[in-house]
Amino acid sequence: MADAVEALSAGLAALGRQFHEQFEAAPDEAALRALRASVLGKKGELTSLLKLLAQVPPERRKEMGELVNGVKQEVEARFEARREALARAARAAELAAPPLDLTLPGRAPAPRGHLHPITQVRWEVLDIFAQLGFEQAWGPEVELELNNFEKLAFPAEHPAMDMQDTFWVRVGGDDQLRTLLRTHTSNVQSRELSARRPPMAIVSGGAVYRRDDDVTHSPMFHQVEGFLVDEGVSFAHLKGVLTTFARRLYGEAAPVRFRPSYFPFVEPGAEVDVGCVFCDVAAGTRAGCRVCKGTGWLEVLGCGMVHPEVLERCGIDSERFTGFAFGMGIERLAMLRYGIPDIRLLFENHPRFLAQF
Ligand code: 2U9
Repeated sequence: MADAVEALSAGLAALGRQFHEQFEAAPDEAALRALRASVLGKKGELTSLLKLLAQVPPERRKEMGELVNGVKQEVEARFEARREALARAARAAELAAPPLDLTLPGRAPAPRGHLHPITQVRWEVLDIFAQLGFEQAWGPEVELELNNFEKLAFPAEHPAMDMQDTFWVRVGGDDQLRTLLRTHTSNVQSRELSARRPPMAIVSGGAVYRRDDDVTHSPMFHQVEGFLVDEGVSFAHLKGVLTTFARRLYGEAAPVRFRPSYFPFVEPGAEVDVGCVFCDVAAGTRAGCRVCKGTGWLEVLGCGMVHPEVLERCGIDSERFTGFAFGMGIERLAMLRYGIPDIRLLFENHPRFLAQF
């Protein structure tokens, strides 16, 4: 029992000497708090000394208890004094440091992204047709031969179907299940024509695939195509709608002309040209214009009256209904608009190229 009094007194005296020095040496508040826990915490030194109190004779317990309490209060007071000193020193260092220079240039914001130029032009074209009352439709890029070629009345020997021109996906087995990467967005048109009844005006845009690769052709490119089918639709309706479209895209004053041309799924077929926006006849720069090659015209789309055979193959009575259709390559429109000389620039996705649009 007397040993407990001695052990407790000696322990308290040692602790008193030791924590003093340690608290004064603590470099920051976190270190100081860790030291305090090592004395007063659950497993702290003072807490384990406190357990000796139970072995102290009852007549000395009050006195020893007061001693322990005194040390505890001293620890708390020292802790608080050192914490305040550390805080004062930190503030003084802050005030002594060179002032914050608010005139320094800020951090540049991350450059803002934007839609790819092909997507911008595609949406612009689709929006114009939406304003003209055309409904948008979508279809798969991996398509049955039936929807990509047969319903459009491509003759069996047409070169487009050749292995050299088309990416075939499945050719073996059942002929009905031959699949390919669609070579045009016409697959959407044949699906819609087969699934719905006139009157209907549909436009569709997306990626298409052909075995082509040079400065003006890419194996993957984008098209927008559309058609309008109803009773009494004539070439005059085609001219009215497509002239309005071309002028919304190239300016209300743009000259527009139609030239006869051939496309397998229309009869008659035509190509639409707009006056070259890069050369100026009055200034005499036409002769040297690299974009229109001195012709004064830019070819922007193909069109025609939907062939009666195509209507029939899609289940529409060609005696009662007629329609017109059109198609355009989006890369070509973007290249003409921005004077891009090589289609491959559009797919290399170099940030310095794309930042220009
Ligand atoms: C159906 C009926 C008719 C779509 C048409 C064109 C003319 C045309 C080319 C322009 C450049 C494609 O990107 S390009 O190579 N297209 O000139 N497309 S008429 O006619 C259709 C489509 C589907 C059922």
